Amino acid sequence: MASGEDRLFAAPRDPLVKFTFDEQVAGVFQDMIERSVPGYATTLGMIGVLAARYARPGSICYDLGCSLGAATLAMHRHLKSGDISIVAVDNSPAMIERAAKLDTGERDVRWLCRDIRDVPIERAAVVVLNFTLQFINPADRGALLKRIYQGMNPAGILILSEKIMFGDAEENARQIDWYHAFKAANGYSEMEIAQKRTALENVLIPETPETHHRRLAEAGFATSRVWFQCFNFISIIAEKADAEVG
Ligand code: GEK
Repeated sequence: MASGEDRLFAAPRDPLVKFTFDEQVAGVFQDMIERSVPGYATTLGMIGVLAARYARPGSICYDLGCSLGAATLAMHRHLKSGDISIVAVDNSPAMIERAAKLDTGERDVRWLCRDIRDVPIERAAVVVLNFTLQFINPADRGALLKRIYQGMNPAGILILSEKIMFGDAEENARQIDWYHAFKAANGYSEMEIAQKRTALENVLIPETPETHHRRLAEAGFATSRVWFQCFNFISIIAEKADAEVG
């Protein structure tokens, strides 16, 4: 996937202009997410591993908020059976237009430019929300998770990766400080970090791990476990049923 270098926040900008997934962002998105989300490559790799572990012939994998399709590509590459389709959804035309050009061979991959809150979920083996739920209005998150739960096969899983906040203010400040050190080490200036943070206020709304676990339980999921954490970024696996490991 070709990507320009993310310098979108390098020059002074109007603090009232909010972050959107437009043409400019899509053009540098791969570089942006790799340098801004600690562990992003690990989440993609494990999404592939887990898709291969849980998806059965005839089932469907969903990549909700697919951006440029990185998680879809990871699943496609790991899935052994050709008889597993993938539905990849994003409401940014600039993202979907680029993602739809990915080479996914003979596999049935449907690229939908839609709001994930309206997309039907059925026969789902693996549902991926890789850093997407954080952009959904918190008031809509519960209903979306319930629909995902209802559309999943009994042995299905949801992979939910999120930027989080911590209930303890000191802990929260420490983790954000470490996170900003990560961004600085990846070449972002103080101004870029500060301006991006302002642009994301009320656009990316992080919640605590406790809130995520509670909402998943309320949606019906039997289990939810953090399998990955780096600073204020986590990834959770939620199982529809508490299956025995054997
Ligand atoms: C990855 N998962 O590379 N409906 C559809 N798409 C949405 C909605 C919505 N309501 N709201 C936001 N999006 C990807 C990375 S990025 C994460 C996901 C980030 C889309 C939005 O257009 C964007 O492409 C994506 O969710 C979030 O594994 O930028 O931090």
